[in-house]
Amino acid sequence: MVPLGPGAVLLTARALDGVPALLEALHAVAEAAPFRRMTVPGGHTMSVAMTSCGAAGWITDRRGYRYSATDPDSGRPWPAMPEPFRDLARAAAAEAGFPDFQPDTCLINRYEPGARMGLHQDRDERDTDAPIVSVSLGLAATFLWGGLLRNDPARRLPLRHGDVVVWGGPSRLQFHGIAPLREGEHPLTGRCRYNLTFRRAL
Ligand code: MD5
Ligand code: FE
Repeated sequence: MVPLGPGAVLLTARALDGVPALLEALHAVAEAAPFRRMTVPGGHTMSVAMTSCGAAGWITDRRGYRYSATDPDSGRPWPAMPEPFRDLARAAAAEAGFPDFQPDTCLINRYEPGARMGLHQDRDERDTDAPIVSVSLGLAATFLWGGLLRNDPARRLPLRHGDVVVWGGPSRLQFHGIAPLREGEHPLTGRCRYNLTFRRAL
């Protein structure tokens, strides 16, 4: 358990034992709610492809960012949160000092080489006292970790296959992003990185 800053801890390789079950569940979610690249309010298309499971899913379109109980591509509810997802998120949160974490959504981000996520804050959730648990699978990425102000300098932190980070306390609202993914091939995920992002949104 590596402390990263106030409220944030890195659980190196914490998800490794569960990877086969996680990937099987991920592919089942993506079969019911396929990955899609969404449009941001400014009109650009995100380079990261996303889908969700749980009671709500994070979406963006020309009208803005929000959580939706249904998948806008199908009109159906999102797939239920798979048991191995929920179990890992709750166990990791508890190890990091958040024994009561009850995630109601998991956003699944898929990065292919070149995909990136610009510096942003996660502020679309009702309860920002709850932590966010993030699980990295497949190709490694460089995480950019800034401060509470957009222009604060950003640390660069490698996130590898199986790593879990719990973002709670003051870190919950810090600016962060992912540098453009490097070219590569992972034996279990191929040419991509997945990130599972567990949140209490509603
Ligand atoms: C990722 N996803 O690797 C990251 C993992 C997103 C997103 O940023 O919004 O989908 S979540 C990293 C995170 C969450 C909340 C706070 C902080 C980082 N932080 O304080 O640095 O695809
Ligand atoms: Fe984020």
